[in-house]
Amino acid sequence: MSRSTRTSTRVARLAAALGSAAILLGVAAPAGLAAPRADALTVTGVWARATASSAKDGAAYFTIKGGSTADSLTGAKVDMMVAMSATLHKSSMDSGGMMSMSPVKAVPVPAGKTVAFKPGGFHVMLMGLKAPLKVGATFKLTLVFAKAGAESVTVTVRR
Ligand SMILES: [Cu+2]
Repeated sequence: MSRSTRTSTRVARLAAALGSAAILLGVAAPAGLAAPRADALTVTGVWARATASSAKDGAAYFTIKGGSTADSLTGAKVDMMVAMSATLHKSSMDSGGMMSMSPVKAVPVPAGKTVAFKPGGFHVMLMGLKAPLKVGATFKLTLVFAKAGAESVTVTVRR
């Protein structure tokens, strides 16, 4: 009990620190200015489903809006304080109506198109959670794109 409590406190502090950094970055690059990356892809609505205390894995979801050139999401990274690994997965239903999921190497993000990571489809699988994902908590996730490089996003845990 005490060990997992300490761990989640550290995760919360880390997430708080990372969240502040993200806000500062957002203020530094207001929309509407002629920034060099004005037509870069964007990632919004990042969330993860809250997990039961016994759960070993979680999943994160978000929406990617393609930039002016085609790109692809090739991987994800999460802090070891949150989970052991973050991998791209796709859920699908087989002909018998059974849901299953499998790893995917890359997810194409066509120019100007929206790609949704959502329950029942693409998601970032968080394997080996260090502590349950609790509603309202936040943590940082890094999405790695073939062209845009690493994009840091803040995940909010929801029900
Ligand atoms: Cu999965």
